[in-house]
Amino acid sequence: MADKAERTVVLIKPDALQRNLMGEIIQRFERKGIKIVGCKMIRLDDALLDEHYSHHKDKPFFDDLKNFMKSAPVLAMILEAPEVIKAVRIIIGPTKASEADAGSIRGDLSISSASANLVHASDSNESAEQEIKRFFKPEEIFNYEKIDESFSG
Ligand code: 3AN
Repeated sequence: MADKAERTVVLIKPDALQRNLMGEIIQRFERKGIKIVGCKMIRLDDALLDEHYSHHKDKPFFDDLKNFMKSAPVLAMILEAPEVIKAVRIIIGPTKASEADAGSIRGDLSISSASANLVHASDSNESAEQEIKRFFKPEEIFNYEKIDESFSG
């Protein structure tokens, strides 16, 4: 990993897959200059979702959220760059897509005020570390040099 680079997990959710928006979403991270070091399609199950959304387990929308996340595969990615956790949260916009600023992924591409907000991203160093372990095996994470990294310092 490059000096000071951090990693974050992004899940491109079932609504993005159904609405043919996966490429558009990946492109926004690529154009920002963020490096993709892991990328795979997975179908989430109850065990993974109970762990991933444990902070929502007592909320009234928990079952709907889980059913939505199981309704189609998700594209799981690990993104790497300096301060990438914060940068990606800015690029995706706030949870409630209906209130997200134009220019953000959720602001431009979703009107949802609930689960269908296209993308998940780790919200802290601690959650990024946990989510990398939750969704990826070590051999699914790639270390490589990218020529434009000299422009991201
Ligand atoms: P974020 O994904 O922006 O980090 P969290 O972790 O608070 O937001 O929420 C996880 C997911 O739970 C959200 N992405 C959204 O899909 C869903 N969610 C959050 N609040 C609600 C709600 N009030 N109704 C339905 N789904 C919700």
